[in-house]
Amino acid sequence: MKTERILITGASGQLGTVLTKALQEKYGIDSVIASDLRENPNFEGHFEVLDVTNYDALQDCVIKYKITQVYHLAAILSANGEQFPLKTWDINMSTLFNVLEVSRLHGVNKLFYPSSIAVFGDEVECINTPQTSNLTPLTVYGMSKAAGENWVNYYHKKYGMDIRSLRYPGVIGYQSLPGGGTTDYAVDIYHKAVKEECFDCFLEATTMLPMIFMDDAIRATIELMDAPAENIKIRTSYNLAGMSFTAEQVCQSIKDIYPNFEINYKPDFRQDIAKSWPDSVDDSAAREDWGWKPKYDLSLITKEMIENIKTYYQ
Ligand code: AKB
Repeated sequence: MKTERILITGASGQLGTVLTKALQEKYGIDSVIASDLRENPNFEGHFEVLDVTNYDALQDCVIKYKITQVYHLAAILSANGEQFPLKTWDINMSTLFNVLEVSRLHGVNKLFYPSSIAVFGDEVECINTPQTSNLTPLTVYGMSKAAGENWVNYYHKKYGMDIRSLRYPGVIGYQSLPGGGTTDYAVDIYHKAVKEECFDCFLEATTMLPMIFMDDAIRATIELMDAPAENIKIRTSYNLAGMSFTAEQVCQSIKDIYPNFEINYKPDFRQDIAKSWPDSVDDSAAREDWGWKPKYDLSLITKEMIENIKTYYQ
């Protein structure tokens, strides 16, 4: 079997932290090179400080480690992106172009590109949003992901590169903290509950969003990347669903464990972003093409989140 050498960009982020560990377990610690903008003092394994906007630095890293696969997770997310729209477009697109070009020129044969439910805007069917909906995103992050989906499809069609992608819902995990997204509330809420503090929610009580538990998100990524190439019929990005819930529903499931838990609703600019996203997405293409099936529902997520977060605050 050919030895894989895997580069992860944005490896210290919410998803990157957990995906890096999963790939280390799968391929061995020496096969995985984690990278991010800043040093990660507690990291075990190979780590490179890497700014992916720097083409030469990325190229040096790919050559140095003889990289065969790249998971390009570095990006500015929806809520942070709205603070600096042009900078967000620049960073999200230039990092993708650098990854695509360096990969094409230096024999990287497989790439993972995360897209998001943010590619959808308010002109789609918001319940079970179809895979092939028009993409009219209302955030710069969503615009960059919609454009990115087309670019990865272009590199696949034009250069035959094996690039695969998922439209992640909000990811909920206890292992790492999210940063700068609209779905972040659904992680923060559990930390507040465990600390027995009141939670100020930046979304309205009844705003429904698609979400996925970290374990399911990681499993989906690895299953997609492991699937035979001929099964991957969608080369833009696959809709991916876990479950959908509102802030009110997650609060209720927390109250089953912490009956005194309190929440205040103080919607801010992120409410408009959330309102423009689907309530739920139709992921039947992922189910049919490579056998996707989520395992976690809201009550299971609440149980796992609380049990694990508790250990941090003991
Ligand atoms: C965000 O909220 O920006 C992200 C996403 C859904 O892509 N979590």
